[in-house]
Amino acid sequence: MGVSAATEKFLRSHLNTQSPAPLLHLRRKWRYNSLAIPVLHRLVDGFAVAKESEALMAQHVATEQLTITDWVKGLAAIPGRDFTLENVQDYIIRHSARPETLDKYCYFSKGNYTRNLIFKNEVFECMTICWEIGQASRIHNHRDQNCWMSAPIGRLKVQNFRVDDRDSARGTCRIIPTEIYEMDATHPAYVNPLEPVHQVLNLAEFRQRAVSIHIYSKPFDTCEVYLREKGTYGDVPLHYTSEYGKLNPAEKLL
Ligand code: 2CO
Ligand code: FE2
Repeated sequence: MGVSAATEKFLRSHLNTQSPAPLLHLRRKWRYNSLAIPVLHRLVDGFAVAKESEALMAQHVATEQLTITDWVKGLAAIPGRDFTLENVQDYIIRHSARPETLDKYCYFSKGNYTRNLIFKNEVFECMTICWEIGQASRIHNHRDQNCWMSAPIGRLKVQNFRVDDRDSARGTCRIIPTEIYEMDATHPAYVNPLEPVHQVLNLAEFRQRAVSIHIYSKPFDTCEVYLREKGTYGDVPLHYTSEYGKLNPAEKLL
């Protein structure tokens, strides 16, 4: 994927220094979260990830704590043309959402992680993702859209992957694990547009639920999911568990 010269410079400087994050991240029916992993696979992937070396991202900037409503308002005040990787990363480093204001957007399910829409316009969408202990996403991309993530509650591990030998006619490729990093309240991240395939995991060893906030620009409602063992990939639809604080009527939380 091509990126602007300014973004490339931004990425290069951060990739070289580990600070801030060089990143920042089935088909199914309405209630099923297609990006979430069934329990058995989750264990295998968690084990593999735990054995990899860690690349923690340090960021040392004073942040202003806002209610989630004000935090999103601030984000929505950024004009579309300025909604760049750099500007939004700068915003989420300097502003954090007070965890206690997220309640309305927190639905947990033992079945899968949940996606809870907070705000959406033509430029971006913003949602919480609620992770029970041990839950993880599948390996996926973001349709070449920028993504910023922060985790006001808990910790999350992010594993990036390189895609080799992509054959779009056959839907096959090889998935190679690359960088690993961790997110928590003081370590937001963005998905590296040069290596956008990733997996997010709330490892069992973290022993706590997690709530992350995701900004996607522009919004997307499908993505590619990569099955590492099979060497295949394909499109899956994405759905919201709740929208603007209201549980989807078709949703059955476990
Ligand atoms: N992108 C996934 C989703 O929207 C969550 S993993 O973090 O980017 O469901
Ligand atoms: Fe993601």
